[in-house]
Amino acid sequence: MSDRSDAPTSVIRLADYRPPAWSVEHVALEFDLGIDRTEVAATLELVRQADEPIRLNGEGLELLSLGVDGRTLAEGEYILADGVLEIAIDAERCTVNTRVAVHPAENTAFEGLYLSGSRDRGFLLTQCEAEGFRHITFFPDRPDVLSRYTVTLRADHDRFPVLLAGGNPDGEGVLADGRHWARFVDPHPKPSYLFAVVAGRLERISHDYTTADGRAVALHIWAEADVIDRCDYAMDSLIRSMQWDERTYGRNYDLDVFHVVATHDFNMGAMENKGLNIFNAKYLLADPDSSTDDEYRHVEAVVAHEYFHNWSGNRVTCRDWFQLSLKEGLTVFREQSFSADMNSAPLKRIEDVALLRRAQFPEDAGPLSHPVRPSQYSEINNFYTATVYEKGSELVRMLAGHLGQEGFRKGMDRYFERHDGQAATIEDFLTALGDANGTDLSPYLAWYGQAGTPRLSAEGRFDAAQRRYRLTLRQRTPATAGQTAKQALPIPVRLSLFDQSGKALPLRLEGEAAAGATERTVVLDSAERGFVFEDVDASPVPSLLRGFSAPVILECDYVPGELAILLRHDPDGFNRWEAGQQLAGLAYDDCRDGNVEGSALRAWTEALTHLFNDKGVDDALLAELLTPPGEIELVERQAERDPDRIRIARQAMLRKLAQRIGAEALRARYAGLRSETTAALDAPSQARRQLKRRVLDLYALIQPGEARELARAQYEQAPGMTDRLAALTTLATLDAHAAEAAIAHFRQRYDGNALALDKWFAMQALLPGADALARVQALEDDQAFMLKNPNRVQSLLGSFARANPTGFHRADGAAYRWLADRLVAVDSLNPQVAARVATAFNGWKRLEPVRREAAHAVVAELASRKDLSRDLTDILARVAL
Ligand code: 0A1
Ligand code: ZN
Repeated sequence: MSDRSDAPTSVIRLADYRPPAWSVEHVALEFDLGIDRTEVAATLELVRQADEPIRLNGEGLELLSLGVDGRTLAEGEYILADGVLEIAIDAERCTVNTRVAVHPAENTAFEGLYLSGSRDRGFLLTQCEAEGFRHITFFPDRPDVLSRYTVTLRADHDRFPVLLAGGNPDGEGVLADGRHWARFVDPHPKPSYLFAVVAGRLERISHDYTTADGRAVALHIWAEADVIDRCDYAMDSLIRSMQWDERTYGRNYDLDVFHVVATHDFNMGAMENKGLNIFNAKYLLADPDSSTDDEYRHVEAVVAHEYFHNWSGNRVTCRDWFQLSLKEGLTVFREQSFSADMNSAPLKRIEDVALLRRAQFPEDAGPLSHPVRPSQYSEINNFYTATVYEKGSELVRMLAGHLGQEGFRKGMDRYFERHDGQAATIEDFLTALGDANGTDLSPYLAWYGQAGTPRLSAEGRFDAAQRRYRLTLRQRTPATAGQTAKQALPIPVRLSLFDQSGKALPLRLEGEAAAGATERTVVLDSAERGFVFEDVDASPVPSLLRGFSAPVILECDYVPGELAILLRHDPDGFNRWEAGQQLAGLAYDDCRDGNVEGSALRAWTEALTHLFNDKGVDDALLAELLTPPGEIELVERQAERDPDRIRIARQAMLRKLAQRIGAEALRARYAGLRSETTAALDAPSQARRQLKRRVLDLYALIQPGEARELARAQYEQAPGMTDRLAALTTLATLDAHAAEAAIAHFRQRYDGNALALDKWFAMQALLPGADALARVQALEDDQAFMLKNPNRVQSLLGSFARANPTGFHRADGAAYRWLADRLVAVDSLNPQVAARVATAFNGWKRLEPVRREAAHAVVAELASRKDLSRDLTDILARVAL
């Protein structure tokens, strides 16, 4: 939101929630669309719910007229202050008419109605979540006011040939002066944040879909003419998502049309507006020449995510924004399950857990830490976080695990039936799931209210005489920002025990009659508890938290040899990788401490070499196993953080690994993978590309000269973007100067392809080392760089500040000062984007003293400014604490 923060920021509290004083049964909106000026006439049918005046939110609106029940109100008959229009009235029901003007082309914050692209060729669109609707018209802009919408659009036909709004089409026609109109009626009551319109010159691809319950639905994906041929994969993903939700949750689509629109100007990933999803082009367009394999998977996942919101979010929405994870955590969980079904389940789990650790754990360990259900906020836009989304999904996963597949489905059916058409709470969700299964899930509510990543420690004791193994589990959650007292949470721990030969043991807990399966789940629901396993002949190796059964940090004193056993033998692909990650962490400690002969380093390199030479290991899993935790995750392993030292130690361990595997084996493996290169998208081809990249990067650590030649050839002959970008990155990481020609070639080849150029900017912004700042500064002068495009800002500034630790955390603080300057500039255009980039300062307090001082000076200076947006001010105030 674009308010400057000179007014004291107000805090919204969950505890203050009150139901709306007036509901809105029906809204009729009429838009006279224009790029510089759009007029919006609204007719609201209001019904009293409490003894209070009508209060409508409105920001940046030019009020042209206001009437109640047909009578125009004079000044003095209403109050308009601080973004609220207040009308005192006696009646039980009334009709409020407003007419306002807004200015789309001036809207650089991309909240409300705005212009995407250029004045002469771009199109108009809206973004209303969370509080954008109030930038379009006066309305009780809160998610618990559900209304039926009728929307009429009028515009010049040549400039805006396509007119779209959510709901079913309800007529269209021509008007005088080359104008035309179209009307849409949405029969499903919805909150204002799900409202959307789009108008402009767009092309479409279409598909006729029939739902499982027999509804004919026209699916349309819309994009500008130059990219419409890159929408087929999104359509394919949409169809698969619809079928999956029918199959898996019995959920059908519920309108006659479903529109999806791509824009290059969007603050977030995509938006689930009812019947009219709007996507950042980054998550909708895909073609082999400009998209990587990862991007294909992201398109599939985000298309599914937005589609799944139609039930988890739209049909059942949130009572208030504190409940955001009710729709987001649940929808991420549904999206992750879909992707797991479409691709490889263990690899998907690895990807999701890696993301959680990279994005959510650091968030939860620093000043921006907040519960999955926050108890207060000053700017809701800053709560679309990894905690609400990714940790929220982990909480749903725990509930699903607790209930089992069938029980969870029964619970979801109950939730959707009971709350269809309502604005619900997280309590409602847990109650519905519990009721359907005759169980009480309320202990899990504590997870939603408590911030911080719990530490789970495990200690095993083998008693040879008794043939028993006692596993003691303890939990502790460190204090987080504003929340010091922590309680014990129910932590489901899925586990197996392996003998030294790597065989899983049948498990019998003390007091049980017979041994059961080799895997089971125990729940630690207090600070400490012991679990005694019987009939154990020799000291076993525990495989804990299988499948990452709870979002915690496991502390277990494994000796390297035990992890090596799991890494080689655990049949659970995820836990195998996890054992590798734990072992890599210990190997890293060896390197960091200069212990080049350390036993963990040896165990890690040996085990991986063994797996590398084992032809039975799947290419994609091997690629993941060969990737130790990243520099961002590894910061946790030292008290005072020096990103340069972290990188040096990590590179050293990778070099050791490359040496252990051997140049000859790496070269041969690369050549083998290379000979099978295609641009095909099937899973084995993708896996080969991924492994090839890992192998070449390892090879580059010991044979840089030869690796450079291989990378150059790969760049030149690459059949698709995955191989091309990987080769370019390898080349540039080896020697940015020597890679200049290839970098320039890429720039030229993709001139005009925004998404490919974003990758070009990001690739360079991520090159490690102190030179990165100068490189980024030079890139700001590139013709294609624009501060007003969120994707471009994220690709250059965001990548550099948030994902290039050695570049951003230069010891002299120059990058901090530079970023502060740019944040002020971005903030004046787009506060949401500025706030997101500013989270790069999270964690500055744990830097080593020189960097800490430099960061402190910059953060304190920024935080003291009075001319920044509420979004940016909120982040800075919390980060500075
Ligand atoms: N609900 C969307 C995310 C989203 C949130 C806010 C936005 O504008 C400020 C836009 C999109 C999702 O989860 O996909
Ligand atoms: Zn979502």
